[in-house]
Amino acid sequence: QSGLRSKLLEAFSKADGEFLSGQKISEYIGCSRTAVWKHIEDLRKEGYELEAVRRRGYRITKKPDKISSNEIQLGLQTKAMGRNIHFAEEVTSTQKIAQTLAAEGAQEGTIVVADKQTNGRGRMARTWYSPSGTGIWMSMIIRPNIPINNTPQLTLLTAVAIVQAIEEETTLKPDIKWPNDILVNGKKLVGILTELQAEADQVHSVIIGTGINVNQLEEHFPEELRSIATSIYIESGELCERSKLIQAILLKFEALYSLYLSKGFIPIKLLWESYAISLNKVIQARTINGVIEGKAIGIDNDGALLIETDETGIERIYSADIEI
Ligand code: BT5
Repeated sequence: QSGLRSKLLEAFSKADGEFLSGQKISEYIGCSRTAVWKHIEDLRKEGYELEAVRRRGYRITKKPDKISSNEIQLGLQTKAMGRNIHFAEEVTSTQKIAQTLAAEGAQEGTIVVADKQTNGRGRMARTWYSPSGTGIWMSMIIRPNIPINNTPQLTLLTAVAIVQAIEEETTLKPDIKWPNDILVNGKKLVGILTELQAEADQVHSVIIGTGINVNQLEEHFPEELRSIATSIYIESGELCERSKLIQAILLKFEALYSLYLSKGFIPIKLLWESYAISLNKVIQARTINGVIEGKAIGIDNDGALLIETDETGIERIYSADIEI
């Protein structure tokens, strides 16, 4: 049944907005005209809008913004990223599922995507608000052969990939705030959480979680987030198809990751700096050892933030919250 459904969607995707006759569809998916009609009705029930014209056939005029393995797979151009998809309507946290899959040996490029998280996590045990129907809650599993100290670089790499994908799919020009926030108009659009499984100095897997607010309206956010959080829809005024954005992110990520593995962090660092908002400004970094205030002068080759302070000279910061 779900095989027929994906063939039907594939046929419409190939027709690219043109009409498809009932005859053509029934040949393509290998069932009777009556069965085609029934499948079309099922699509309508799921929120698809279809136009039916006598003698010409059907075409999809609007798709629901539903994510599923099928929607992510259809048209995905990557080699490894997202070739293995674990999708669920609701999970506690995609990070938790990805951790288990990684420990069980899941292949590089495996992704876990959920429509809703009941216990989405940020850094340092903070929570990540992950309602259904509007956001991208995704964890990617990779297995780079790099020293543990270099793994923060992957957070920065992911931020660049997501900014590039958003620039391609929307009209927005997001900024990156070290280390893991993507902002538009000073509000948080994306958060990234990088976790790893390692032993001695050997990285087994890196699990990169990304939370992206896509189609929320302002009133969808809880009160305490309204002044600090935003979505693609709020900022651009246009709905964005989540599965298309996921595909674009996976493709950008794969290209940057392959560049990183062959040429190292320097080319990534240059790209990252071109999107960074905190550089050359006086900032406050709240670390677990207290607040450091100074001018952000760049990131070093590990991905650490370099802050020039009046008292102590240049400080290297690996983990903090930044205020600009
Ligand atoms: C982050 O933490 O920004 C990392 C968020 C990673 C979420 C993804 S979703 C898929 C995967 N599965 C998970 O369980 N997590 C990852 P941090 O820098 O600690 O920021 C957390 C703070 O952001 C919270 O304390 C809130 O202030 C704010 N926040 C929470 N939900 C938000 C949202 N949906 N949009 C914007 N800001 C939010």
